[in-house]
Amino acid sequence: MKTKRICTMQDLSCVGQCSLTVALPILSRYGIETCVLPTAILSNHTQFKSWSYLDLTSEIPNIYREWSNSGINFDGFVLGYLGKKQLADLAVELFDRFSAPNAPVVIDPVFADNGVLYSGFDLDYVREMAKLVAYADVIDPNITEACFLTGTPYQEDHGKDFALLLAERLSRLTKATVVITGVEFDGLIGELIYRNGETEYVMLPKLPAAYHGTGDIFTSVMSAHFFAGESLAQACLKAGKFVADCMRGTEQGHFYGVNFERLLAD
Ligand code: PXL
Repeated sequence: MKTKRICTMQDLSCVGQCSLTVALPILSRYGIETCVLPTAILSNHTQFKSWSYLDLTSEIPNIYREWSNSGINFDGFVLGYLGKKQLADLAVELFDRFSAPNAPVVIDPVFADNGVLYSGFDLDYVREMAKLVAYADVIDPNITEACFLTGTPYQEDHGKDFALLLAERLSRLTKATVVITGVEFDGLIGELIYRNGETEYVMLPKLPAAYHGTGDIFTSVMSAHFFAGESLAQACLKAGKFVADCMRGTEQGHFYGVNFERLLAD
């Protein structure tokens, strides 16, 4: 079987176990040839008190020029934290110029959690992400991101009714299958998968802890199974279980990401 070549576009946070330092090992572990388009280099992710930020936006046209000269294309794309709103147009150019036939696009529009935008983002950025999701085959925002993308006031209740409302509103922005993460009811946490009015929930017991970077792990594992041709429900279940196992294997108070490396061999 031909190895799939996937391009993942997101930042490189040198420390903090998120974005490329998570996507690269996980996608590779699934036997995917994983190519990267780094949008920025940060000393560490933005949940730390401070960070350095080298914006790589201006380098991307040079990368595209060389990829084009070499006739490179990709069998799929996984997008996460981009960082600057100008990168949305460059993402569209990436899909236009470097897609193999029928290459799926997975977009995790990483910019917010727990009701608030991550540091450095504003509503202009949200508007660009709301336009960008139109190019996706699968999007997997968390509840907060779904609220911002659809202009829906955030609420603490993350139950079925609210998730469904958000999914219906998101489907006005995109033809993608909508996977809303962080849906919660009956002591469970998981995803609502929504497509053409049909709903499916993939739920697991909620663990009494929260760690940074688990969304990026989820997206990587889900994408790997999705690219392998599995249903999104299967892909979400495997990704959810993997994240839960990582959380169980990470000491409390380890605030900057879970210990996923230990589990990669399995
Ligand atoms: O895990 C999401 C993420 C990715 N990259 C950077 C971040 C964050 C979340 O804060 O700051 C740089």
